[in-house]
Amino acid sequence: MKVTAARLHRVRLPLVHAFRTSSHRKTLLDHVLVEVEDASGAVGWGEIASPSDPYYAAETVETCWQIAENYLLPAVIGRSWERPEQVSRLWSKVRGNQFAKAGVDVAAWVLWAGVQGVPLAQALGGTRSEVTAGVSLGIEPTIDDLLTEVRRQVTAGYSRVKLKIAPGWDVEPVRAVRADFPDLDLHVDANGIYTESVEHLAALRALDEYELTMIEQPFAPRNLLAHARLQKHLVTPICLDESIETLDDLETALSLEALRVLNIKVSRMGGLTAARAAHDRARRAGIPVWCGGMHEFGIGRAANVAISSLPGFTLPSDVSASDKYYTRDVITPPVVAEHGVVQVPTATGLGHAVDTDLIAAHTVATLAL
Ligand code: OSB
Ligand code: MG
Repeated sequence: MKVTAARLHRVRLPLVHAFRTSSHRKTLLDHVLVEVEDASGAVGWGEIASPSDPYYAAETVETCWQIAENYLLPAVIGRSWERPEQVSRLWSKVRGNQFAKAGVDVAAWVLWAGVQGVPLAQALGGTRSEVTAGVSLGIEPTIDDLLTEVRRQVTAGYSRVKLKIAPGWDVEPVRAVRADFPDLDLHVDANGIYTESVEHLAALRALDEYELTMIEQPFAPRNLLAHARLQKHLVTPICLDESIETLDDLETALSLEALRVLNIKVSRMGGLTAARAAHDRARRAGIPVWCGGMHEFGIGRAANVAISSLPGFTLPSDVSASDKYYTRDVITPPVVAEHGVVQVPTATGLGHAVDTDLIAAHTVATLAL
């Protein structure tokens, strides 16, 4: 197998509902779609789902584009490989830049699965035919707005809701949602905004009363020790997201007992090969995992659904239906959820057609290599 040509498409789509976390607020997203092609004309698509600003991770849309253009794609084009696991080895000298790597890695997996004539989930070793989706809700202007949003999603069929929290928007919104939805699978995500100050620790420990499934990434990404210290005082499992960019990070976090749940993001781990390895390692350690999202368009979302079909993904994943995010998605059919459950596609490759007309209509920059 050999990639002989590649294209980047910077595509802009408006979000159906503005999204605010402790670290960023978004209404429009620019993702970079990666298209790789072999000599027979077969094509594989991937998605670089980096936020525009370096507030979640260090990357931006511009850095992803520049790394893909100048390092990743030149390392791949013209080189032979047998299995998609070998593709990320071609850029092993490139440090970090996980979102950029993930887009190219997914494109190679999708190309390979398509050429082999197998669904992406099957190529990855997936065992599940459907995946339970959860929704992630941003910080809303008021608690009433949040309750309206939770009710909307529960009515739409989702059985798990995650709430973004930040100092001043934590115990009160959780108390209000828990009071109205006593049986909901509920968890919170702080995106690393808390410190070990007396006030912050008091708020985090107060959350232990609300039967949350987990508290995700309370402290700064590199502060694994703070997570390990807090976990000792909490019944609620701590889940790590931003802290785990590599398998070495996971190894360190496991040995420090800094997590009891792992959020695996294909983007944050640098692609499907690394995401699957993180799944395998967590499974051996008895740590349940779920797939986190970055508001992916349909291409990245389909990759998230595929990885979520692996056996260790026992918790609901952030793979809600396309219509929670976008009026029209870049794939047909879009990702759909029924009663909060997404079917894993059985068609080969990505399992969805890519809508190149829609992509062209929303493209703000392109590059052919
Ligand atoms: O921490 O999971 C996060 C979006 C942007 C930045 C960080 C995060 C998120 C999400 C999106 O929660 C979840 C989704 O794609 O449904
Ligand atoms: Mg998170």
